[in-house]
Amino acid sequence: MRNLAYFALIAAAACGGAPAGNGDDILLIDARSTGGDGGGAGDGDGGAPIDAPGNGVPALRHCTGRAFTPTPAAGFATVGGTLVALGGAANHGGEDIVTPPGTPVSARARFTYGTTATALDQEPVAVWLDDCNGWHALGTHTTAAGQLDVPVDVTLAPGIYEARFEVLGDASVTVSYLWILPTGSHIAVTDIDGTLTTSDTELFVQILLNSYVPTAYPSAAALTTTHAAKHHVVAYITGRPTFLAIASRQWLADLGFAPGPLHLTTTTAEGLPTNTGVGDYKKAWLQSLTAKGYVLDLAYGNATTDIYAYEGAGIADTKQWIIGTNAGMNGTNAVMDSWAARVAEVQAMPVVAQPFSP
Ligand SMILES: [Ca+2]
Repeated sequence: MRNLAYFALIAAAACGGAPAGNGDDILLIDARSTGGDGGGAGDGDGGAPIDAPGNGVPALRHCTGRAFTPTPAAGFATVGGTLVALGGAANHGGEDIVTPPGTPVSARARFTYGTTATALDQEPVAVWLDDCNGWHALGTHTTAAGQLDVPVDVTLAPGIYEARFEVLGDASVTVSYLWILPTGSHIAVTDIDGTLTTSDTELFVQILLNSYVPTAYPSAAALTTTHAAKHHVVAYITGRPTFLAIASRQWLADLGFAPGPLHLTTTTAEGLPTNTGVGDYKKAWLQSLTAKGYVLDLAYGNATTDIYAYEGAGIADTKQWIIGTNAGMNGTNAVMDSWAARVAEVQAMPVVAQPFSP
């Protein structure tokens, strides 16, 4: 029964229209080195930060937060596109990429509308990448089954790069982030619902009721920012579907969580609350990170499927902190009601030796 309620909420959430923004209303992660110069798409003026080495390692470039001005809506190219967009609000979602410098990297997103997250097919989308000098055009591409996977044609030094995707038909926009991290980078992993929020349905209620702000556990945001202050990359992995990407990013930003790559599901099966559903989905993504040479130092979660995924990705039970009814299961660290005590522990940790300067 609980599962039925869960998916009813997913469906209802889409009805609420997780907004695909129209440019500057998407403001998701920090803009500390890009300056937000108001240039907009196609702006190619200077201002690239100087990447001074720190302790012999490259400085991470922060190519995010630049103002983006979409081109005016041109009308859909296909009758099908027009009809899909009439079916409900745009809820496009970008996929964050985490990969080492020198490896192939793509800007990926899914384009959907309405309660059923219906795919926008055979419609042109303009794709842009903030390369720290301005919005670099990655071209205009036609969606296939509602998706785009656009190879990035510039060499990216270690850094965080923002991509924007504009559906030319109605000027709806979504975003993704490319985290180009050297091998050996240390990552702290966290689930969102029931771990940072107080239940597994907080986000869906938020979107359903629109004005409702999901309740975060006390010190949940501080948990992530404290890890970031220790130079950890905080990776967010959630069973939420991609059409909730914008709403999820906005919630994390609004409540002051540390910026970090966000990984969402792309199929209903991946979101099922079982080991073979969300458990294997999470395990596979985490294993893909270790396969790229990243180090998963520790993880936060609330569900048995989290423990299953974290164990499967090689994270020791003693390096897992589980909050709520499954706290302490399998020898994990038990947390109840608040992250405050754990934040104090993290504050006492030494700074993580990363192969980059954050
Ligand atoms: Ca959860």
